[in-house]
This record gives sequence, C-alpha cells and structure tokens, in this order.
Amino acid sequence: MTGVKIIGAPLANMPWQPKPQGHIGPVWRHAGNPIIGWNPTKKTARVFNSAVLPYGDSFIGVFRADHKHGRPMLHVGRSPDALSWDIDDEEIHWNDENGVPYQPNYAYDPRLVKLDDAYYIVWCTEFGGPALGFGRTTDFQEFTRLENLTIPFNRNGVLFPRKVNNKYLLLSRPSDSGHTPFGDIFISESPDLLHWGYHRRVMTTSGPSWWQGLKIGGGAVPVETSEGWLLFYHGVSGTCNGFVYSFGAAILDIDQPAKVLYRTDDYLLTPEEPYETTGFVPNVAFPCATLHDADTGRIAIYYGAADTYVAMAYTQVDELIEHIKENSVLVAGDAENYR
Ligand code: BMA
Repeated sequence: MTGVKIIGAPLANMPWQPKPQGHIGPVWRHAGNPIIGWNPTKKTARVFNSAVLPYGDSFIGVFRADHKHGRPMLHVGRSPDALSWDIDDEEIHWNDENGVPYQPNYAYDPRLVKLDDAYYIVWCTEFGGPALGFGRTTDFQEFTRLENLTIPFNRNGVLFPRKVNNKYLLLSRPSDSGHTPFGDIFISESPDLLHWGYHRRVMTTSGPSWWQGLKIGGGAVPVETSEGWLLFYHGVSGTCNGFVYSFGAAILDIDQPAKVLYRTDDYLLTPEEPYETTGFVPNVAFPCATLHDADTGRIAIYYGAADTYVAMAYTQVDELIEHIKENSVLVAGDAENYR
C-alpha cells in the first residue's frame, strides 16, 4: 500500500467486488457483466458508452441509447445500487437558454460531471459534422442546451470536476468526419465554460505500445488523487479486421494538467470476454465514467462493450497508481506544448 488517496467524497454504497484470487493486473471485471444488455427500452436496441454519478442516496446516469432506427440519443437512467438501471424510454429533450426546443439530430458518448451545483453533460453531436454538444441540468427533469463546446470535428469531450488555477478544463480529441484513423488528446481552458483557449496537446498516439497506436481519447472524468489527476482513456489499434478499443490510464499534473506525468505502456483492459469481442461492433472497451470512494480508494469503471453493452471493472487507487508509475512509457510529443 502506497498511501495514495482519492481526493473527494466518500461513496460507501458504490458497487464493489474484491479482486478475484489469482487475477493478474490492477483492473478486474465485475462478475455480473454486462450490467445492461440488448433492447433495454422499447425503442432502444443498445445502451453503451454511458456516464453515471451519485445522486442523493442513489445513482443517476446519462446513457447513450442507439434507437432501433439506428441513430443514438441520450436517455436518463436511475439506479438504487449503480448496477441495475431503469432507463427512460424517452430521450432527453433539450431547450436552449431562452426555453426554445434545441434537440440534437444525434447524440452519443456522453460524459457527466458535477460542477458548482449543476450537472453538465458533454456529448458528440451533429453540427455540420461531429462536434461537442453541451448542456446543463440541476434536477434531471429540465435540460438546458448550451453553446456547443467546439466546432467540427471533435469527439471525446471530458470536463474536469473542478476549476484548476481558476479555469474550467476540457479534454477533447480533434478528428475528422468519419471513423477517424488518427487522434491525440488536447486540453483547453475557459473562465466561463463558453470561451475556450490556451489549447495544449496533452498526449499523443504511437510510441511503442500498439494498442494505443492509432488514436486515443479521454474517457472518464479525471479522478483527483494525491499523485495527480487519474485519467482513464481509450486507445485504438488498427487491425486488418478493423479497430480494437482498449483502455489504459494516465496521471496528469495536479496544477498543470496539460502535463502528463505517467501513462500505461500496457493496456489495463482489452476486449477478451464475449460481451466485449462480440456485438454490434466487436472488440470495443470504451470507458466513459467512474464511481469512486475517497475513504477506501475503490474505483468502479463504467465502460461500453462492443457498442452493445454497459460493463464495469474495478480497481484500487493505490495499487493502480503504483502500477501506472512502474509501467509508464511517455511518448515523444506528450505534453510537448506544456509551458
Ligand atoms: C467511435 C465512437 C464510439 C464507438 C467506437 C467504436 O468512433 O463512435 O462511440 O464506441 O467508435 O465503434
């Protein structure tokens, strides 16, 4: 035990299973995976790549729901235990700040963060090409759509859970209009969640580990720890049979998060189980959220599996941080714009 701490609130009722005997590595799967399967609501074929948070004594989530007509939308879900989810059949309906309906044509891969007394959702939306949509709610009944965070093409928008140096921070992954065959993780700052600048490239692809050789993207909202920001991110390998999505983790400097201190050379989790290797899009493990308990250092990672299921994995913060440090290889270009 290294004494590494999560800086945040306790969450004694989060899901947890101890590491199975004989398991190798710092991340292990939930034994009841997948926790959400095919056809979870009347009009939804698949729910995956989704984001959850504690909410009062229970849990709430914003779920990517691919409707049976094929297009993805965002739906609210509620759960007493963060394992069994009751997902609304109706998608979220957005109004702009003047109360005028402002519905996305499609919406996918949400990330959810609590910032200053409100909940903010970042997702990938149509804006003459995929860009980062943005909205706010305080009660998960009324949803206000704000100005899009970026112009096209951009995906994998992840907000930090607090201001750093009095600025809001956003990770993003500039891309192209299709199934992008490239992409690094960038960070931008804002005084007001509206004007964004001071863009820096945080992490690049390539380097020696091929699982993250083609593109990478921010995954879950960073977890604040005594060693820095813990970022779970996905990495993609291009094979002759298509893309393979795995995930790893990085530690970013606590005061200058544009500076990556460590990142995993080996993946933490790669598609192995049938629900990860078989589905609408095979071989995808795509993290979008965590739940964590500052008292015990427990972390539950929510990830989409095979663009079909919601699955979970667990880790313990001290073991994971030690593992990341011991197995870190920084890539030429990482934090190259840091200053
Ligand atoms: C990406 C996104 C993700 C998806 C992944 C694998 O481009 O569309 O939502 O999980 O591809 O299909």
